[in-house]
Amino acid sequence: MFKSGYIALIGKPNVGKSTFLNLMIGEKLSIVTNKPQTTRTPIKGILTTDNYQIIFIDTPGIHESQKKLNQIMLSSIKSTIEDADVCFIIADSPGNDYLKNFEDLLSKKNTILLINKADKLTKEQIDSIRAEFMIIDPKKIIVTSLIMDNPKEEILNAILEELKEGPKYYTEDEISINSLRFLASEFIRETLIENLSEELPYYIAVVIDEFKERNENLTYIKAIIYTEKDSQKAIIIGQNGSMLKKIGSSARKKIEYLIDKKVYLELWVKVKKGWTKNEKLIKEFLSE
Ligand SMILES: Nc1nc2c(ncn2[C@@H]2O[C@H](COP(=O)(O)OP(=O)(O)OP(=O)(O)O)[C@@H](O)[C@H]2O)c(=O)[nH]1
Ligand SMILES: [Mg+2]
Repeated sequence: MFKSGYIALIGKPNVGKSTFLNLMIGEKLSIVTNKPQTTRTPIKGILTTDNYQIIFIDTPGIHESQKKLNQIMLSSIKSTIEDADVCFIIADSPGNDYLKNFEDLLSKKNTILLINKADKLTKEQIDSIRAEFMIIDPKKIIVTSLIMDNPKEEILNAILEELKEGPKYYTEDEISINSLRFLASEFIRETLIENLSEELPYYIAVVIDEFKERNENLTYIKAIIYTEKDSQKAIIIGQNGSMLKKIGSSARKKIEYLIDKKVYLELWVKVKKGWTKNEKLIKEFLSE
């Protein structure tokens, strides 16, 4: 019997959802940083064997705020949960307040709770996370460290117990549903987050303007980095362009690794005042 299904990865910001996706797929598809609110657009990774096909959907961390950008991300998380066959809920600490608003949605679903970062948690903290999630009655609870242990087999077994017979939605060689063009923009955004202080990444979006194969070994990519203000643009460019140069060189290497080709990367910084409050622009900038 061939099994297949969609697995939603959900939880607070910074709990390790993207780390989970990359571990399961065995490739870096989803960007990971030590700062919260890294993922913005659902990232979809596909794992196919002779016996099953699992489509993992990494979502933005649940962060309830009235800001337009957060509201749009929240609605994408909700629809990902609705469409999923199994929801993997990831928690790395007690205090998962979003549960009160997600209780109805999650109680109707097959859920598995993964308590991550066990390398940093006390037994008391693990017990209190377990207790918090009782209200949604998870089918299974896994306590692990995604980066210290290697829980891939344990996770796969837990998923396969819940998955039903289903079709092969994608061919064996497809590992992501997101375009390379979009993933390239994410790698640039990851590099920006790594190099900029806490709040600034929130106001940044990266859009690929051109993505062309110049020849079989070289891909030309032109990306626009959008910010809200001139002062933010100046920080990203840095003294004599030093920051932008550093970001360009580091992002280029990541993209070359992803597409396995040499990349010529051109970065432009533009100010688009108010984009984080404008629904049309948010949807355009976050589109995959
Ligand atoms: N100590 C420890 N750190 C971990 C573990 N798993 C992930 N991390 C770290 O936690 C941080 C956040 O990981 P991400 O995978 O980006 O988290 P996320 O849930 O996708 O975050 P958002 O996209 O912001 O919602 C990174 O610095 C990871 O390296 C773990 O098992 N132990
Ligand atoms: Mg993430």
